[in-house]
Amino acid sequence: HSVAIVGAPFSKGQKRRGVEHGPKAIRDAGLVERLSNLDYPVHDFGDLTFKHLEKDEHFMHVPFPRTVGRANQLLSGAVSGAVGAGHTCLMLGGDHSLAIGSVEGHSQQCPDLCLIWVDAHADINTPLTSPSGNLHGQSVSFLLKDLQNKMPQVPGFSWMKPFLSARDLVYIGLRDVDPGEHVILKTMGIQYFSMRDIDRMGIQRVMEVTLDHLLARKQRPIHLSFDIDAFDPSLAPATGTPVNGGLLSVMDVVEVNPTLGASPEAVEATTSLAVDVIASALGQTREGAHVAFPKIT
Ligand code: DIR
Ligand code: MN
Ligand code: MN
Ligand code: MN
Repeated sequence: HSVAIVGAPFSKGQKRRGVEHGPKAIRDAGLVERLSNLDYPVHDFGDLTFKHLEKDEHFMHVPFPRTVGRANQLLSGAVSGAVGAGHTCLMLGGDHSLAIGSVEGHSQQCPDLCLIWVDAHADINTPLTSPSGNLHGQSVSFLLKDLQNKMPQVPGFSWMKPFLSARDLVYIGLRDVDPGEHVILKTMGIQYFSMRDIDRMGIQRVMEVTLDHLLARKQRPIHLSFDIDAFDPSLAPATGTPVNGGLLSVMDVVEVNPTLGASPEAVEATTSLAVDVIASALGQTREGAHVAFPKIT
């Protein structure tokens, strides 16, 4: 099979600018070159072009709802097209609000997908629980069917409907969860592994339980949404596991902000980390590339 790269230079899901330079920074760190060492073709579809809408008032305390909604609608079409054409899709963000469109577009082609969310944060606030208002901290609440009685109608999102069940989602790496998010995780019985769980169980065991939770009933495509702020060296092996089963269908790599590094070295450390995570998710091991497994759809 083949990998399609979709760049999403977008930052209006949170208040710091700079994360829109993530796709360029990750490419400049040698992404395509690294992936060409693996044994499948790589198609770089370049970057999407997002518009900032002029008339876009806050919804409650949520900034730019229509701009974020429109960007995700565009991204959804791009991801759906890439997966529909048979590619494994790599989405380079941009901020994590983009997971709304990425997962939604993936679900157009693979309605039975499951979601692994690797992040320091749960990103499951609703507009009502969000302390910041930022949509990058609310992405998952737009996806979950089971949360809809807690969700207001946010302008800009009428193009989509929630489709994911709470049992089709697992979090890995949590260490900064808001009180309202904690209530949601507990009341909905969502499976999660905090950083402390990983220290206690080991990442191999965490991945076994994760994949068992998601795949025990049936094999199905995996959407891996990786927020670079999750990064801890112990999480690196987690990215390699879904591909071992041949099930990785879409991967997001988000929140790489090259303007926030204290030095050029710090920026380079982050971007090369992003490339490492992607390469290992797409099958590179210490021993070299895996033989590509057939993709199950
Ligand atoms: C916080 C921070 N939970 C919020 N979230 C994220 O704003 O909802 N920070 N995603 O990176
Ligand atoms: Mn995060
Ligand atoms: Mn996130
Ligand atoms: Mn963050």
